[in-house]
Amino acid sequence: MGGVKLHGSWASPFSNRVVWALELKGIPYEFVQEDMTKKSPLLLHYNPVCKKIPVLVHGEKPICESSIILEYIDETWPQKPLLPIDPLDRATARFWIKFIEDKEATMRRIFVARGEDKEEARRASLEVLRTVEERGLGGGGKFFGGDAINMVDLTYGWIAVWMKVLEEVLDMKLIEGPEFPRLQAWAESFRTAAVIRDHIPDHQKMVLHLRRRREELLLPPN
Ligand SMILES: N[C@@H](CCC(=O)N[C@@H](CS)C(=O)NCC(=O)O)C(=O)O
Repeated sequence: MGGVKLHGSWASPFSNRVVWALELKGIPYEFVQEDMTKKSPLLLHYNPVCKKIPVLVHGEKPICESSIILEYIDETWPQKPLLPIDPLDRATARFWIKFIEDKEATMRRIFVARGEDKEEARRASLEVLRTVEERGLGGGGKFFGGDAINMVDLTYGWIAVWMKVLEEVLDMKLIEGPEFPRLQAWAESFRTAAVIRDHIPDHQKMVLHLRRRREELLLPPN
């Protein structure tokens, strides 16, 4: 069907989960770095509805939304499956993917919250993490799906990588506290897993990037 291109951004968790899926499956692709401050005509052409990255372009056909891209990749290149075969296990995997996607706005609030609002945003994020700790990672395996990384791990991967960055930028503890031993063990397994460890943006570069981004977002409107 033709070549594969990924329009994304090195610092985006959504973009990186697609990178991880392509790399895990060994699919050759070209990465097209998009500038989020000045969207390219090509990005607007491929994703005229949401105007967001990531967009996977397979033989000139665009696929948008990271979770849908992951499903597309898994169906198109079935080697090293990212979802369990068993329908019940598959449904459970999709449940946890939907869970964190629905909580994204709640978790995102902490990035720009200030004062009392910051404490409330932290409390709401910790509640989400507690649910994942107690219910999502209760299966005893190294990863969500057992011994191999699956689509749930890729979707939660930002927690393993970006949380550490956020903790530094916001100067607060999130998953580093004593109440998250499973999440910490999972995050360490994820960050150090073959393939993933070679495709994680540099920590210090991300700290600088997110500091700058936060300052921009906190600027009072003109
Ligand atoms: N739900 C989307 C979210 C993607 C998203 O928020 N992308 C951001 C970059 S991290 C973006 O393109 N932002 C540009 C904008 O909102 O205008 C997905 O999972 O693909």
